[in-house]
Amino acid sequence: PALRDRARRTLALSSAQAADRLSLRATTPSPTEDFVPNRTIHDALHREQLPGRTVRAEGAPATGDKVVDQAYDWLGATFDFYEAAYRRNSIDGAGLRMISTVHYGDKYDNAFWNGEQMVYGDGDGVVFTEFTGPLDVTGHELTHGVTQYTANLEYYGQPGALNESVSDVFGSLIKQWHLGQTADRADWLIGQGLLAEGIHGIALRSMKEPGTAYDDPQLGKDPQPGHMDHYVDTYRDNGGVHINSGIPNHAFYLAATAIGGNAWEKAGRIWYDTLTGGSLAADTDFAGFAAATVQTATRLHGADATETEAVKQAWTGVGVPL
Ligand code: ASN
Ligand code: ZN
Repeated sequence: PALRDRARRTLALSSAQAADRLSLRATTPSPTEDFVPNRTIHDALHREQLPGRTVRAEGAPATGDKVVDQAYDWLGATFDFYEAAYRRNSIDGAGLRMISTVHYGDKYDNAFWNGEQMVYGDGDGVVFTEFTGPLDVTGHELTHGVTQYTANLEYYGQPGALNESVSDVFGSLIKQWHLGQTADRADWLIGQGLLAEGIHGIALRSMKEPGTAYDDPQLGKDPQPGHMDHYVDTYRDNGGVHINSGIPNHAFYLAATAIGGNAWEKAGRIWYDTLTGGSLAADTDFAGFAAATVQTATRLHGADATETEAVKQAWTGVGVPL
């Protein structure tokens, strides 16, 4: 009977897992139930065809390709972060499969979310190293998915810069959570370790001091402003989405460090609820987003709370009017 019992339990477990894989599980499990990720890593074999050959499915052992295994682990860390910090079940909040392709293209110098999956280049080794390296890069790209399923901020101008900033905010928070760092201990860098040897810089972006991440003959100078006085009006980069994101990035840094403690708990919760709460239009601008974060802080902590005051001060500090 013991054996039969065990067999039955095993069967029950595997059918539950099978249901997960087919996404048949209820999308609103009980508050105590653990969410489980469903990751698949593909290899593009240096071509630009997606998704490429499947090289590691959920639960499969490490492959020995450090890029494949890093992508798998960072997807797991990002999944765990969203569950632990905000009780979110994957990218769409309903257990969406997490799909990534590595070794995309030839010396491809970027990583991206294409609306359905993540894609990583290996970098050219001259300017950039492998994009699977830094955890916050995976967190950034995957958060584009979270934004797509929630506020769906359009990828142009100020809403586009907010879209970019939200990806940096949660990319940084995932790293801080993984390292167990409080706001005052965090480096607030995005893509630290991504610049190849010899490039004069420390990261892709700095939320603490936008505009100071790199200054290099090959890469140019970090173009990010940290204040509305230096807002960049441009048609390039979808209207400067990776440039002007420095402004809301720095606002988040100011709020999180003023509040103190673990940034994902209070400041992160305010930003997360604002992003996912359903009150943001797709064309929300900086002022609209700022007002929405103040509203969220007020709802969570009260109008006169230090947290709400910190959020107001943060936006004022970067020149966004409230
Ligand atoms: N890594 C960039 C990003 O996520 C890629 C892009 O601009 N499409 O924003
Ligand atoms: Zn991005």
